[in-house]
Amino acid sequence: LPPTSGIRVNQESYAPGLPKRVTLISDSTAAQTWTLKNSAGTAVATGQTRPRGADAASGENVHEIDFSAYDTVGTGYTLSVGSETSFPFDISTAGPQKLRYDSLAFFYHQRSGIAIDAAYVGAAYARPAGHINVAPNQGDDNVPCRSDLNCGYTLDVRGGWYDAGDHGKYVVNGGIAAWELLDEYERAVRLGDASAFGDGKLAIPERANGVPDLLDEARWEVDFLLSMQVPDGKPNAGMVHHKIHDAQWTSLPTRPDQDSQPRRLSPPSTAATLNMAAVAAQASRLWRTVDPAYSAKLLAASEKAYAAAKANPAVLADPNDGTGGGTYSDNTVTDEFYWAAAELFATTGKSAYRTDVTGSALYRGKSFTTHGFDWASTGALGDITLALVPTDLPAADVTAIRTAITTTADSHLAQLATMGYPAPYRTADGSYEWGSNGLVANNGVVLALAYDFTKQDKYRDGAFAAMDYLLGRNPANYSYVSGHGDQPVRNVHHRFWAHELDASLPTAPPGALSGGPNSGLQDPTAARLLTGCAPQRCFVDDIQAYSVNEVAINWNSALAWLSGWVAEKTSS
Ligand code: 9MR
Repeated sequence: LPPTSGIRVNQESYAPGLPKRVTLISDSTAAQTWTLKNSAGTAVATGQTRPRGADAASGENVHEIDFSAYDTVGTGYTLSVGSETSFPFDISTAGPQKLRYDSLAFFYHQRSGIAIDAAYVGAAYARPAGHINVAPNQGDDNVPCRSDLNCGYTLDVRGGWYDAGDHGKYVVNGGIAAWELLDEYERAVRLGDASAFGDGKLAIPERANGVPDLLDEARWEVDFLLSMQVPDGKPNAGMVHHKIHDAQWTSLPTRPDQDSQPRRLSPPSTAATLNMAAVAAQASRLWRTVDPAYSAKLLAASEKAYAAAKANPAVLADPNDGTGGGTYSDNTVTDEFYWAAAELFATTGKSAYRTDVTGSALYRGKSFTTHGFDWASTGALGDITLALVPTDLPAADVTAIRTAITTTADSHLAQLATMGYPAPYRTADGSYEWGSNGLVANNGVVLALAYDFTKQDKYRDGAFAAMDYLLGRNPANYSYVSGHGDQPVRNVHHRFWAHELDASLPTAPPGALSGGPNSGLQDPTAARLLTGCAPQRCFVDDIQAYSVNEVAINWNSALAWLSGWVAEKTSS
C-alpha cells in the first residue's frame, strides 16, 4: 500500500467513457499539477487540480482532479500530486461485474436455518445451520411470544436472513431488503437485462432449479415474512409480528448455531403487517408464471395482512423493546399504507386498492426527499413500483411520479456539485446518521431510475459518483465494501465474520457494505475514537463500532441494486 495519501479515488475502477473524478486534500488555494501513471509508472496524462476550498461534510480543504478525458482500459493506474500518490485503480468494466454478484452473495451468507455450504462460499465461510433447534440453539421452529404477551401460540419462523451482525430477524427491515432485491429483478425485466440474474448466476443451493437465482434468494426471506403472520383463529389474526430475536444480546463472536439465547416474538405491529403485505403482493406478481401456486399463496397472505392492518391501523412497535435486538420502531405508518396499497394495486388492479393509492396524501411521488428512503420511510417504494409497472392509473399521474424521481435526482446533482466528496444524501442539519452508506446507495438508485426514465447522462454520472464514494472517494479513505478496493473495510461488526477477535473466524466475504459514517457516535468505541468528527469522517473500521461499521441486509440490498445497475451500464 502507498503511504496514506491525501488523494482519494474509487479504489476499484473507473469506467471507460464516463467521468473520472478524484479528491485531493490540500490547503493550497492555487491549482496543482496532477499526473496519471500507468502500472509501469509511466506518465500517461497530466492536468491541473481545481481548488474547491473548505468542504463542510469532510471538514477539509480540497481540490478536484478530473481525468475523464483519459480512457485507456488498464489496471494499476495511480494519480500523483507532488510527493503524494493514490491507491492504484483500474480503468475497466470488470469491477462492477463482480460487485453485482458479490453484493448478492451477502444474502446467502446471512441465511438462517440452513447450513452455509463450502461448495458455494468456500471452506472459510461454511458454517452449520443456525437456529434450527439443535443445541445449544433454542431454535426458531417453536418460538413463543415475549412473556408479557401471552399470545397463546408459538410460530415456526425458521429461515430468513439474519438482519446484520446480530441474529435478529425484523420484518420491516427484512421486508424492504427483499423488496429491493425483487425490485432489482423487476426493473431488469422491464427496463434492463434480467438474464444477468437467471438460474446459475449465483452460488446458491437453488442455482439449478430453473428459477432465476435472484428470485430464489429473495424467496428465502419472503417465506420467513409470511411465517410471521398471526394464524387464523388467534387474536389479531392476519397481523404480522414485528420481529423475532434473542432474549438478551449475545457477545461477539457468536456463531449462529452456537447462540444459546431463548428466541422471542415481539407483538404484531401495523408497520410490519403492511410491510409484509407490500412485499408479498410484489412477490406474487413476480412468481405469477414461475410458480402460480406460490403466487396465489402470497397474494392471499398479502390481502389478509392488508385487511388486518386496516382494522388495526395504529399498532405501533414499542420504542423501548430493544433488549436482545433492535427496536425498528416507527411512529408513522401512512407511508406503509401507501406502499402496500401500491403493490396490491400493481399486482391485482383492484379498484379498492386503486382508491387507497389515489386517495393517499403521498400519491404522485410525495415521498421523495434528498434524505432518501429506508425501513421507516417506505412511500418511495410504492412510487417506484407505480413508475415501473403498467397499471390503469392516468398517464399524467405516472408522469408526475417519474417527475418526482427526476426532480429529486436534480436536487442530488445540485448538491453533488458543491461537495468535496460527492455523496447523494442530505439531512436537515448536515449530519450523517446510522447507515448513511445505505442511504447514499438508495439515493444512487433514485439517480439510476432518473436515468432510466430520461436517458440523460447527468443522472447516470450521479449514480456512478455514489459508487465512487462508497468504493473509496471519501475522507475516511476506505472502500466501504469488503473485498473491493485497496483499503476495504475488514473489521465489520459481525458475530461470525469476527476474525479481529478470533483468528479461526473469517473476515467479511467480498461484497458486504459497512453502514458508514454516523455523526451520532452511538456506540462506546465510536464515541471514544471519533468525538468531534466532521460528518463524513465519523467512521472507524473497528469490529466493536457497531453504529458506524455494522453490515445489514437493507444496506446491502441497496448496494446490490445500484451495483447491478452500474454493471448493466458498463457491460458492452
Ligand atoms: O439501521 C438501523 C438504524 O436506522 C437505527 O438508527 C439503529 C438504532 O436503532 O438501528 C439500526 O438497525 C440495527 C438493528 O437495530 C439491529 N440489527 C443491526 C441493525 C444495523 O445496525
